[in-house]
Amino acid sequence: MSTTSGIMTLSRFIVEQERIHPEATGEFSGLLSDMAIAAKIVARSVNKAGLIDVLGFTGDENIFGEKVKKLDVIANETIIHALDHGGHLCIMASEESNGLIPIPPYHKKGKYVLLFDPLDGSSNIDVNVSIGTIFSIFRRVSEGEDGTLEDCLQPGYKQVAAGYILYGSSTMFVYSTGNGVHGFTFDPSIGEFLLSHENMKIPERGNILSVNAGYINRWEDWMKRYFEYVTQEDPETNRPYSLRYIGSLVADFHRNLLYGGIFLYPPDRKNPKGKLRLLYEANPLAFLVEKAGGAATDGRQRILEKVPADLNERTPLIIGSKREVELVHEFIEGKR
Ligand code: P6P
Repeated sequence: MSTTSGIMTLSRFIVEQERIHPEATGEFSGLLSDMAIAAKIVARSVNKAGLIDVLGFTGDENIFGEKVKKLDVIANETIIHALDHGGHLCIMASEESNGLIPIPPYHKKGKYVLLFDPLDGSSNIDVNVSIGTIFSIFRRVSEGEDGTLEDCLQPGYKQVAAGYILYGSSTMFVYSTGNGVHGFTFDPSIGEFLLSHENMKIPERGNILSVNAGYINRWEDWMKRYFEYVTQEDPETNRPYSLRYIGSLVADFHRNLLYGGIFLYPPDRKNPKGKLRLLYEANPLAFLVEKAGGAATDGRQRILEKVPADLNERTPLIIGSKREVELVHEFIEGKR
């Protein structure tokens, strides 16, 4: 999509999308624009993290027993306050908050549900490694004005939009409302996200492997056999794969989305149900990767078909290039 000025801002793109996709509705415009504002504010805090007293721990722990970094808290509160008054949402839930986040009674409520991880990979903040915000949007299914837990526990295929913000060497806003996956790069000189990656498609194959190989002795047999296979020397099948693991899901996912490859967080002896969160990490990225032509499973089924039992459900995650996910499943199903 181009314009006479050659500049396509996120805000303008959202409006244009409504026009070229009759099925698209303007309902998202305000919600996504509010998310973009939150992204700019969080990016400012992340970029200054080393300069203001937001490094280190608050001393609190989140419900997953992880030490909460001050920037986690800032990002969480920023998103909540940027999104709670636009009149688009009936409920929110965050990886950094306990339970549901209601819309205050004095604000107009809407028909959408926002689930988000305000700052994923936050253990990397102090060492200046890329981190990210991940978000997922559903339509309300319950009756009445106020959203409920039922609205938050929908299977991922019911998402109407999902996206992430990557705070890296540049800040990027990547999202989909179902009509392609589009990436925008922040230009601080004008304070706008500009279209830089239109209609992103993940290569069908890719020899980049993202997994924490330090856990090899915790893995199930199929995972050990898969790892052994992809690290053997065979130029004809692009082996050995390159191991690229940042420890920040959004950063690993984004690189694999562009170059092709696969990210795995398999079940292991310490995390038999997997470590990553279904609602806040797996579902939104699975929505994006499928819209970009890739695949995402938990080793048994599509991530997007899983019906969450609770807000904090964890899941194994195998996500990336379609053929790479299929190869992993050949090992899971004992075909290799
Ligand atoms: P491990 C960060 O805590 C996170 O949720 C993801 O961003 C990242 O991919 C993963 O956990 C890293 O986990 O166990 O390899 O340190």
